[in-house]
Amino acid sequence: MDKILVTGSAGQLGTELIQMLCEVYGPDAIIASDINHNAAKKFPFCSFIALDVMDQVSLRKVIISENVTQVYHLAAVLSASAEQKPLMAWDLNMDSLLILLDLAKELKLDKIFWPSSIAVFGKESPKENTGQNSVQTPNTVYGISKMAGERWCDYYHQHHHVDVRSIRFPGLIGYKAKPGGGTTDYAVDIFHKAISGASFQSFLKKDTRLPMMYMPDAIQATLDLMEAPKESITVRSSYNLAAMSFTPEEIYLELKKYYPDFSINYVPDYRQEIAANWPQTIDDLQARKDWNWQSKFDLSQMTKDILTNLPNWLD
Ligand code: AKB
Repeated sequence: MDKILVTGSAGQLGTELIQMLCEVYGPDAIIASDINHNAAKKFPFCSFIALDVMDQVSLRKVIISENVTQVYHLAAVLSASAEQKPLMAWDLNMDSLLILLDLAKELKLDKIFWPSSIAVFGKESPKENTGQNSVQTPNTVYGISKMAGERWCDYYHQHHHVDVRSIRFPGLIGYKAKPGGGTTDYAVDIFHKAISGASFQSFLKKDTRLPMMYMPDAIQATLDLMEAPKESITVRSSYNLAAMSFTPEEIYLELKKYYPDFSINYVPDYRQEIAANWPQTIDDLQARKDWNWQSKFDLSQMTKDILTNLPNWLD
């Protein structure tokens, strides 16, 4: 049976993507993997392999021995964490992608998915309706690694016909996994604080508007892109994608509708500088044209869905 390998499975995107991949393709077709062998307990319903994505020999052995034909490469160090360990983050984000792209070429893998980010844009990029081909001047290690990674994806497609597909995700918000070092992760933590009756301290200023997306939309977009016919894909760097944009104050006020006593204070830290250089809204027309992308959740719909499901999830 052809298998799909997912790296970085225990992360925010991986946790929910694995569940959907198992629903769509069947659990026998999915191999979850993560460098943390304890992550196996998150995936009792499919195969799990402890895997270091920097270990080319092991990765090659898994692909061959397990008959892997598709890889979703999610392992990465996100923006805030990457600023704390720049060279390690650059090595992991870049070398792991290059190892995979070269294996995809050698072993003729069917398809690769690799997530990019709004972090490829920077101070000189338009803040509003940032376009598919807007200037990219990232000023974070994470953004630089994603910009370089996009170029390598396009290179391996053009020169070696590797079918690698990518999405520039906005901030992703889900309730099924703890956030992992992202500048946008305040928007995950705020739900936990509201539900637990605690006050919330925002590390971003109240009016810092960022593009955001509810995880179900992100998962659906990933599957839609991977299922799209090759000939419909006109972007081999990475597709812009949008769903909503909001500020810390706006998500706070949405939560206050459900928790009237919920309180917030704003104590910006180094992550404010990161967020201030990112776009506020994204133009995703090309994804809509090429593979019929359409988001389903806005802030109000996402908040209602999370508050309905998170308490049971935590029990
Ligand atoms: C981060 O905040 O680092 C990520 C991202 C926007 O790519 N969530």
